[in-house]
Amino acid sequence: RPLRHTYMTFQQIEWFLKNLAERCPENVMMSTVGYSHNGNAIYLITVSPSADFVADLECGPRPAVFIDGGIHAREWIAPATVLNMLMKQTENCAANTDCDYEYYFMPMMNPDGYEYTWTNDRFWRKNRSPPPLKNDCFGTDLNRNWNPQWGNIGSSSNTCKEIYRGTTPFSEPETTSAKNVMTRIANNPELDLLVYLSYHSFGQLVLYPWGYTSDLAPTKADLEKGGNVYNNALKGVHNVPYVVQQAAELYPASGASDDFAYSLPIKYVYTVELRNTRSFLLPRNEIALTFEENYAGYMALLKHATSQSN
Ligand code: 0X9
Ligand code: ZN
Repeated sequence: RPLRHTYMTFQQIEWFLKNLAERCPENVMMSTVGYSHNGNAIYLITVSPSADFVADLECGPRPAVFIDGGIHAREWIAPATVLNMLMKQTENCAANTDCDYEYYFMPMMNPDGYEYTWTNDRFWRKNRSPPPLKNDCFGTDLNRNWNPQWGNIGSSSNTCKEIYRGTTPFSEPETTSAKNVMTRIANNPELDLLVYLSYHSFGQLVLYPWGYTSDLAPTKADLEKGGNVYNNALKGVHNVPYVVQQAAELYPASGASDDFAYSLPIKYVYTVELRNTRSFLLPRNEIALTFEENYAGYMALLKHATSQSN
């Protein structure tokens, strides 16, 4: 099964995910964790080691990672990258070589917005929820709809703005679904949720919390170290420069998923802005390249997060 070198429609993504789950019934589980305003499914894909294998090893709390893509509709390379990561990791269904991670993927967080970028407006960012008042504008920015710090700097109460935050924290089915899944994993005593990655574009950045303030996060040193581990491995693949920095240094924005993840708490939290540095329209011939370098970064970060010397 080769990597995907094209951008897929939402329906193609659904087929792709169903096919993946059917191929590896023991290890890959596909579940619907919510529905968007337009009735599209919001999917969670869980990749686990085989059950008897885990029982044999007495693994103790197993490390877990949560990855999302497509919070912003026009950032097509984000779901494309996460789907290729998923494909790569399930090549042989699950590799039972260690007390392995439990992997959670929400590769398409904003199906309504994504469909809209295929049919109506390639540069749509938000979801497609109707406005609270008739005659206002559609859509909430799914990266301004989270707690803590919802409603603060870098978000807007104007429904027509790109950074409209919604009526309340988690007013949207997409953010509610993701929050519920992340909270459930974090509270599962058999798991140790260590890593959160949220894929966006563009800019070639590895951003760590906080994003709502330029105050330093209490574990800033760990966050920066993990970011550098990701970036160094990434750079070794195609020598493309990405920059590791605190999210609020780019611009402060409150109500984003990364600050929620960090508050859960999750130790290693990053919003990755993928290729390139100019445009949301990333040529198809860079899909595989973007995946390759970020897969290396991701694998290095997972190793780092569970190593003794982190
Ligand atoms: O503004 C955003 O939501 C992200 N950039 S994007 O161009 N993909 O829209 C950056 C979010 C960084 N995190 C926080 N500021 N919390
Ligand atoms: Zn984005």
